[in-house]
Amino acid sequence: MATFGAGGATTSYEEFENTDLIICWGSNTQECHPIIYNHMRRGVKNGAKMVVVDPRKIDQTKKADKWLPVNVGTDICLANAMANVIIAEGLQNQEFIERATENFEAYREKVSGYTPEYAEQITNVPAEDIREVARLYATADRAILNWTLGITEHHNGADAVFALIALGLLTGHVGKYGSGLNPLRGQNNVQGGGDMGALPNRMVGGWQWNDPEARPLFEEVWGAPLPQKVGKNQAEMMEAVESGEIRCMYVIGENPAQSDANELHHERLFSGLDFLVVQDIFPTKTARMADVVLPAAASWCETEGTVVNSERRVQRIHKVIDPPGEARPDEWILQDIANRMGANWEFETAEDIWNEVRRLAPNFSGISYERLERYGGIQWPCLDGDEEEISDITPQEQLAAGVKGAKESGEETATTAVARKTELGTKFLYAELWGDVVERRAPFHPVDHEGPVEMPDAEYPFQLTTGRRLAFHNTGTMTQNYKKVKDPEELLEICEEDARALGVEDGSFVKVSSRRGTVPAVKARVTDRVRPGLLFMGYSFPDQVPTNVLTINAIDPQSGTAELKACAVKVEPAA
Ligand SMILES: Nc1nc2c(c(=O)[nH]1)N[C@H]1C(S)=C(S)[C@@H](COP(=O)(O)OP(=O)(O)OC[C@H]3O[C@@H](n4cnc5c(=O)[nH]c(N)nc54)[C@H](O)[C@@H]3O)O[C@H]1N2
Ligand SMILES: Nc1nc2c(c(=O)[nH]1)N[C@H]1C(S)=C(S)[C@@H](COP(=O)(O)OP(=O)(O)OC[C@H]3O[C@@H](n4cnc5c(=O)[nH]c(N)nc54)[C@H](O)[C@@H]3O)O[C@H]1N2
Ligand SMILES: [Mo]
Repeated sequence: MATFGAGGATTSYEEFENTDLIICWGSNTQECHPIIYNHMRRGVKNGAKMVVVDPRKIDQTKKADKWLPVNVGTDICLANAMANVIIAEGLQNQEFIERATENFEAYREKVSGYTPEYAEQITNVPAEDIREVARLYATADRAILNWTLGITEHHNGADAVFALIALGLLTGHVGKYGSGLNPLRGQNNVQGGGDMGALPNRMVGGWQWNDPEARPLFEEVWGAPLPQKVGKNQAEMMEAVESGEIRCMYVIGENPAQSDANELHHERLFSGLDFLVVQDIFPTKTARMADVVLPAAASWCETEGTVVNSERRVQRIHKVIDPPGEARPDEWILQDIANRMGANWEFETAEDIWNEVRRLAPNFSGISYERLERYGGIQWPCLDGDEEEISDITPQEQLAAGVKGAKESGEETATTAVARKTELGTKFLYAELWGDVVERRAPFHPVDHEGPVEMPDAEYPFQLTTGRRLAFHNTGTMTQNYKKVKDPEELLEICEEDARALGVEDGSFVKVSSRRGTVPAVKARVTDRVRPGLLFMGYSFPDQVPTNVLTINAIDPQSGTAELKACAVKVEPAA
């Protein structure tokens, strides 16, 4: 948003199949985004090269043309060094920089200090490999750069995102079919959650909360004055609980007592609340602490509605089974509570709610339920208008809507065939950066490297990074009871050298402690996926292995996200 004005992945999934280079940076795409990864695999089959930037030797590295084994929390240094190479060798896209960006001089100056040799010392990536990947990216005709939590879950994660986006601006790999910058969304509706304004500073459709143009419309449609103050993000809420400013919480579809960093600290805060309401489909740890549980939410196959995925595609979900017992859809509960507090909501169907969204958010105005059914999904922005009107749209507008790129791509895959039918939707964002007049230039945000807040030392000699495995989901409420998979339990990944030094064998139990808490017993998995000094744990069996008692709640002030990807721990054989 800070660079381009809107928040979302710029490309379509089909573009992974029609590109020359795919970079997965801090993203275990194969295990965590298997659908997207399938498209990437087809891209590789079609000739695209793949680069993986990850401290761990994840399976995906074996299929990649290049793996950059970056040190945890040093991605800014690596990205700046790649920019350093690109500029030193004159490989930047000067025409694009001049037409569509601003603040390039400050960026050039910033990265001038990040030579590959300097970066090698910080990042663990050989200078020659930095050069090679920099050249590969700069000289590719089309390239898609993807990132997820290895980049964002740091105390300076937003800065790391700026460093990656800058590479796209430097090379012009954005706003063209087959090139783009993609924050892959974690769940089926993370994009939709943001689009619906489930953020303290945003409203439906991504409007800034204090936008003078949007506020009167919202006040009219909602029939109520809007707050004069911006709300708090989750990290700020927890601070306000600590200071006593917030006394009550209503948690919907989240299990923060186990998913937030520094779990023991959060447990104290949650149990100190005057009133806690939890609305979930499973009895979570957070629900066990609640004063009122609304066991009411109906799961995705028990309710009607829409979700928005990582390529900004709005899709219908349909009720196929009745919810059990007294379970009700989330929106039914919310409306009932609102009306008992004196509101006058009269939504009868999910479609009624969606039609209000279409009134408030121009990006969705053209996406009716009827069209969603007809096309099986439409990518925003999609402005209001009938399909017949498509012939009236000028080539410029078509280009902006991504239509032309799709037709030029030539190769017709199954996904293109579907996507092409939704011509009013938008395949890729920011084509206007290549148009005759660029109204909104994209600024470079120069940023400096700064390592993790808590580095290993004599007392806590290991670096712990946390994340996911294929068969388990987040805090495990939805997956931990399913045992018909490999290793249905939490594991600590440790390399052979470290295991031997500690007298630990594969399958034996170890105790892991940080300055914040202790995991009394977790099974060690001796593996070459991690290197000496680095450990990895998931967090999907938190009742047995509460990984987040270890993690540090060092918060990125720009994003409100905790440094879940780096803390210091010690390991001992368990009793
Ligand atoms: N150590 C460590 N911690 C992390 C992370 C990490 O990488 N490492 N990652 C972080 C990230 S990216 C995330 S997204 C969070 C996830 O953290 P959470 O969102 O707290 O974890 P989930 O287990 O996904 O919890 C979602 C809850 O929603 C419920 N649910 C499912 N469907 C519905 C529904 O339709 N309605 C309602 N009301 N409830 C429903 C589920 O039962 C579940 O309890 O964890 C964060 N914490
Ligand atoms: N199977 C499965 N899929 C999921 C989920 C799940 O729980 N299970 N959760 C969903 C959610 S909510 C999300 S947000 C996504 C997350 O998807 P991902 O971000 O892909 O998942 P993670 O495992 O948290 O982290 C990705 C990688 O970052 C690497 N990494 C750690 N530190 C660094 C660093 O400093 N730099 C770099 N470059 N890399 C680093 C880790 O080694 C890891 O391989 O997955 C979604 N999909
Ligand atoms: Mo996530």
